[in-house]
Amino acid sequence: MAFPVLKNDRILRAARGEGVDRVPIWIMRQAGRYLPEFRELRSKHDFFTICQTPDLAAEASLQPIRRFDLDACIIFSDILVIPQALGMTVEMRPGVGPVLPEPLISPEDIHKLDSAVNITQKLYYVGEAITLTRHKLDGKVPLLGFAGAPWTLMGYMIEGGGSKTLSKAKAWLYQFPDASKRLLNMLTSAVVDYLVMQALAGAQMLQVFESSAEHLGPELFKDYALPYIQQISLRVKALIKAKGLDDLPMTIFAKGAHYALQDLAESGYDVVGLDWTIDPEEARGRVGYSVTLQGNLDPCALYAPEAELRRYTKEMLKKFGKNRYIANLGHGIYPDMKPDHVATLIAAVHEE
Ligand code: 1CP
Repeated sequence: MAFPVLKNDRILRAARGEGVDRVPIWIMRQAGRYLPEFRELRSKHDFFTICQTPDLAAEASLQPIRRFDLDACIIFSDILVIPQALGMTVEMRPGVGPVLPEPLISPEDIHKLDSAVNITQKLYYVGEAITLTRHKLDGKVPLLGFAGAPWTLMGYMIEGGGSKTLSKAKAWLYQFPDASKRLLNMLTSAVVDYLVMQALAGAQMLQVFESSAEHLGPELFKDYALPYIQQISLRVKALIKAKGLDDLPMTIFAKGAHYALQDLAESGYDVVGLDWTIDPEEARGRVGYSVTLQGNLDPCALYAPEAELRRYTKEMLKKFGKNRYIANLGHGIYPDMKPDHVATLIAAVHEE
């Protein structure tokens, strides 16, 4: 069944470097716990049950779209469905976050992973959720798919959850470089298959989250993150073309990786996401208009009084300019932030 005609293609145009009537905006983690309607849904269902049930995943994805004048919808899921598909147990503990009770301890543990798994089949439920959500969106805004980048996934698989230092995962890079690369290659192939499946299912733009880039630094990033990030865009775009689909924009968000900004701008993505620790003018000065920039308001600016929040937002818009720019936060929104302030942020972007 054909999808409904798209009525708002602002974010796709901005991603491709085409003119826009106004700057598009979406919010990282816009579907989630800061919304009372999500907490209500979540009180009735386990996190992964929501991900695995297309009706529930569509509902969570659509909640922010009903409430706010956003320019994109992101499919409700998590980056950790990939380690899950490879055979690892992932639990989502309320108030704690993701826990992998049996992390990879040494390189021998790589053999426990189901490297031959058919990701497209195993994660088919995400494809079904995407198709359903795109129909339910009725062309209002484009639907974004996403995946975690290999290094960020490797981090969770070795640490067994979130970590302040990633010291166990980084120890692998220094002690077992070959095994680390085997694991990163396995993850790269899984991510490529997963993103292509999402595009075939109806995703109109794809974001890759390298959320743990800040722990690497220039040397390790060059060896253990960038090559896999590059392969993902090249392979996904080639496969999408081979399957007869139109090219679709891809975004790389490598949190804390300013040191690699130029490399990221040349890594085959249409959009580079920025965290809040870099000045927009400096970022633009370094990459020019060869890519679209996305970001980068400090999420904590949402705690500011609304007049201040507006002022910060306007300053950011002025610095980025209207061309090749997608407004967003510099990282995901936190659960205790006020939906009213999100509305203020969106209004401030749209007014410009
Ligand atoms: O609106 C959306 O974006 C919802 C879809 C989404 C996305 C894009 C979720 C739902 N998670 C993610 C990506 C994700 N998950 C990232 C990359 C983005 C980022 O850097 O924030 C990462 C690192 C994760 C891992 C993860 N899952 C964390 C971070 C833990 C840590 O400190 O290391 C957490 C807290 C989760 C749980 C989670 N994922 C999503 C939601 C709504 C939640 C809350 C869990 C719950 O409801 O119990």
